[in-house]
Amino acid sequence: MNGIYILLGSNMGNRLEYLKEAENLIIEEGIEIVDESSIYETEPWGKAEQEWFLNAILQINTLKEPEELLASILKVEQKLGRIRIEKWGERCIDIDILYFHDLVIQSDKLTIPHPGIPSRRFTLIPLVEMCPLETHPKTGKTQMQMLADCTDGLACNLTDYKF
Ligand code: PH2
Ligand code: MG
Ligand code: MG
Repeated sequence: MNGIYILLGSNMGNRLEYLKEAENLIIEEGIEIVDESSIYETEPWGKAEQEWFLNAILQINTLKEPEELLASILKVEQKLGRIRIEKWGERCIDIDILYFHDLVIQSDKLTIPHPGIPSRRFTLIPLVEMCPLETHPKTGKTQMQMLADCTDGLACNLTDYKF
């Protein structure tokens, strides 16, 4: 994997505004946006009785270490007033680090690559859009191979929404 990729998700209130505002606040943290995926409307994974999400992926560039990047992301989530009610439940904004180049990190605070990548179409579909042939640093599989192997049947629909 060449690049740093983060996933944005929102399923409360004005979801598109939350994604846009998250991108603005990420830029204010001194983080450069290299590329944006399309914005997808996605069926909730893990807990069905909740609103559908808007999901998108940003490729970013930063000199921050992963822990510093995580601190910036938490700051952005807090500024946007994220309240986490329950695991996999509703949130106005969730920002997850998916890949940090080929780094593999397993600590109390951080698991990189994000462990959910291979099992979630709402993550794999925008990754395939952005970097289909980049490989997962642990398994060596391309994003395309992971999507082909993924048994998640939940909807992930391309939208016309723009950042
Ligand atoms: N995030 C989750 C749990 N379920 N489902 C969708 N469709 N999109 C998400 O971003 C999402 C989810 C936990 O962070
Ligand atoms: Mg998440
Ligand atoms: Mg998260």
